[in-house]
Amino acid sequence: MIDYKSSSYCDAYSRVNALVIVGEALADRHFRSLARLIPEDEEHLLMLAAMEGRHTVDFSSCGRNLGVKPSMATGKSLFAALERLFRALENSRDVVGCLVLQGLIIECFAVAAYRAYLPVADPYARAITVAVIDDETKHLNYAECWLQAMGEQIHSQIVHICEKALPLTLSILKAMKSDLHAIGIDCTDLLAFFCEDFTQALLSVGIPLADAQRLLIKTAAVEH
Ligand code: PL3
Ligand code: FE2
Ligand code: FE2
Repeated sequence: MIDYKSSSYCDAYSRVNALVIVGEALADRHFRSLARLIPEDEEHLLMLAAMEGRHTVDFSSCGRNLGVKPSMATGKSLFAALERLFRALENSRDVVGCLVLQGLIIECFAVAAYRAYLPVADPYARAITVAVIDDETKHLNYAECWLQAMGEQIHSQIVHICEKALPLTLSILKAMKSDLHAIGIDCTDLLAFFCEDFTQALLSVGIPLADAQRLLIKTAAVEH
């Protein structure tokens, strides 16, 4: 039984909640950038951005419902490296890179985190999380379809951006490990969900299984 009112729960939740709010707000901005980079899908991408905006509002209400004030500074500093990478890709108009980073890596991270949170969430947050997972799956599907249609010529580009971004994503998880544990989330479960969903995503864009596995194992094996 989890005590959602205990000070240890609320203290950890203020940082986890902030991380999620910051991640959702960045996703909103990233889909608006993608709408500029892929004008033929502008309308659809702006719709995905608006969904992210709603996630920010909905997860903010989860904190409020528990009487917790999100510790925004922590959230921002944890996402800073991924955000810098996205901006660099955007500045060089690297559409594939931007879409792999937001549409595959960040979305898979979100799906895995929310899946791991679901069984330990309070009832109010659980209902919201169920709906959000459904939305994130659509974001992931958009990126998978777009990248898949580009064919084999972008495979090495996909692998290259993953090599840069996966370690940055893993370090967020490592930094949050004890807070996640304090709210009942098992980081190993989260990582297993991520590997499952991310392998599936790479397969769906045409990356061979052996290459997908090599990428994940290399990320996990390196000390950062
Ligand atoms: C994509 O739409 C947004 C990406 C946000 C990523 C957030 C990752 C958060 C990791 C820990 C989450 C635990 C869930 C707690 C919910 C309040
Ligand atoms: Fe989202
Ligand atoms: Fe999303």
